[in-house]
Amino acid sequence: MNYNLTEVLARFGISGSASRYGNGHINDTYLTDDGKYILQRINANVFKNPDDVMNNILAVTKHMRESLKKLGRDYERETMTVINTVGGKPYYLTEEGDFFRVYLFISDTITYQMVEDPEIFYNAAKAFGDFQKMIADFPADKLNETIKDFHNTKVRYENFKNSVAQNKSGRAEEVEEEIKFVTDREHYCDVVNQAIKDKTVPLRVTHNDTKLNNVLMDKETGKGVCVIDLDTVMPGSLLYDCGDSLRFGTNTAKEDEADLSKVSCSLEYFEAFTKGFMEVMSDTMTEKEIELLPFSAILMTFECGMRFLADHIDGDTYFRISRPNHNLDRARNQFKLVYDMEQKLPQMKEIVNKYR
Ligand code: ADP
Ligand code: GN1
Ligand code: MG
Repeated sequence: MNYNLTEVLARFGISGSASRYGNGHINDTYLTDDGKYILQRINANVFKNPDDVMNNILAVTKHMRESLKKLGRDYERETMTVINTVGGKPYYLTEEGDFFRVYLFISDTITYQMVEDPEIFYNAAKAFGDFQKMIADFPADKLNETIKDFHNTKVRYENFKNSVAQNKSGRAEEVEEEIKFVTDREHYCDVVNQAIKDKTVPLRVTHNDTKLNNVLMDKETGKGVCVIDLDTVMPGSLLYDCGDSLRFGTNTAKEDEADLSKVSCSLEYFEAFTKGFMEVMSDTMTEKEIELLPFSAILMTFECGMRFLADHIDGDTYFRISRPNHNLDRARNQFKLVYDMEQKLPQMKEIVNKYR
């Protein structure tokens, strides 16, 4: 559906138009011509209930704003600000069933699609740790589950097997090797679930989508400014946030690099993240969370690869693609990274032990 963005923005009392911005796989993001606002069309295929999503975001950002105010920090830069429609609603629902929202644009920041220097990842890790700390006392029961079982790897595995069985695109026969890579690792799927069940890993309020391009970094100082993309803030495990950051940030190549010889897990980047995150969070982490931190990188990379492969087999209905076999390239990339992480697990454990 092609929208007239000037008309959409007018609903929020904003004049002018907007152009495409950013690199997300899910929503359509635009920057207004005056450079003051971010407009987003939320992917209604992924987020079925706009009220659930926006109520979570409003509640979490309000909580953060109040904490930041108390600390004398810059709450307009360090948390997202939702702009209401002229009718006073936090989103605009179109007749076609799409929904749009507007945020204040946080200027003089940069997002990275890859770690280019360990310092960047160290600063991002501190920002994600800081985010965790800031929402630690937010009541989890006030949050809606915007995507059910988002990081329940066991459920993801069952969904994957269904995709293979249904084989909607007819592509399953071409990716038998990749399917085997997944089924050989079924035993990974329940490790964190079990630890949550036996309470050695506590349920916290987590971000759940902590890739590097979901934290805005200051253009001048390089420090983390604001954690964004709050659509999946839900009860979860800290291991999901660490694992997903490590998945994206330790990769020596981009997430969709098709030349697999470039893909590996950088232990230097792993250390930069671990140092930054644990400097902020180690005092509140349980023994099991610390023990499973290296494994969380493998688990989240495995889970994401499995989701990319399932989407390839489903016929590319979930993640935005910009070339044929894009999801397959992404899946192969993630599996190469999983394999490399498996080889490096002992070194990763040694690194974590340095910062406990
Ligand atoms: P997606 O869910 O599709 O990943 P995001 O909310 O992460 O969408 O937005 C996509 C990109 O837009 C981000 O990576 C970031 O570069 C930019 N962006 C989003 N919100 C803001 C904001 N409030 N200020 C500045 N940049 C933003
Ligand atoms: C999606 O929205 P974005 O691009 O930040 C996805 C994540 C995946 C990620 C892989 C809601 O994140 O779960 O890990 O792509 N978000 C959703 O890059 O599914
Ligand atoms: Mg994003």
